[in-house]
Amino acid sequence: MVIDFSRFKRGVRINLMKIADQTSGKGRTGVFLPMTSTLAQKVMQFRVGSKVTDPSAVPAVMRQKPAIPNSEIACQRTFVFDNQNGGWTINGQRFNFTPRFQVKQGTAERWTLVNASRDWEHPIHIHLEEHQLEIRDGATPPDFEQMRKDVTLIRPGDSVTLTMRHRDWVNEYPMHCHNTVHEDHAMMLLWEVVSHDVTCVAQP
Ligand SMILES: [Cu+2]
Repeated sequence: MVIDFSRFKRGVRINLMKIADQTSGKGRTGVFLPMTSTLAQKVMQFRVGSKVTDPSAVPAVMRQKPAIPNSEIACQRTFVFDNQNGGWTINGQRFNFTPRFQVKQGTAERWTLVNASRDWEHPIHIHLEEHQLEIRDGATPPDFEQMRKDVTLIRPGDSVTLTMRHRDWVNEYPMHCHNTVHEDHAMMLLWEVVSHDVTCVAQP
């Protein structure tokens, strides 16, 4: 990221502020606060120094994302994130220490993440491999969501479809909601990457 501070004098201090209004852990309200609001929070401060030359430039072509052709998808899986009986669940189950399914190393998979919990956002973090979003709520996602990601947000009612290829490592890896309250209350699962052929379980 390059930020141009050249119009500011040496010594000026500039605060990066969080102004997205949030009144509960459920998610954002969609309202942006005025900078002067007592609820606006300082995140980081820039202190402008002396002038420097900046040879950086945005390249004409960005790095291409790795293609995952349909023919290489070895398994399609669906994961429903919900609140059931006071607990946070994935496909109706809370976390336990046993991997729920296996993935063959080197294969690609397509996963659909569904938020069925109505009024909570869930930022879902998939460990080990970066994924690429294909579809968000039936439509092509915006550019910034089509890049390589390891966390994808599902808002209430959202359904997203993503692809990834499990390349380098075997062993057990988690997927979990990154909302601390949810990950601490079992909205997490383990899967295992193995080197042998596996059975495709569509909703593990
Ligand atoms: Cu969550």
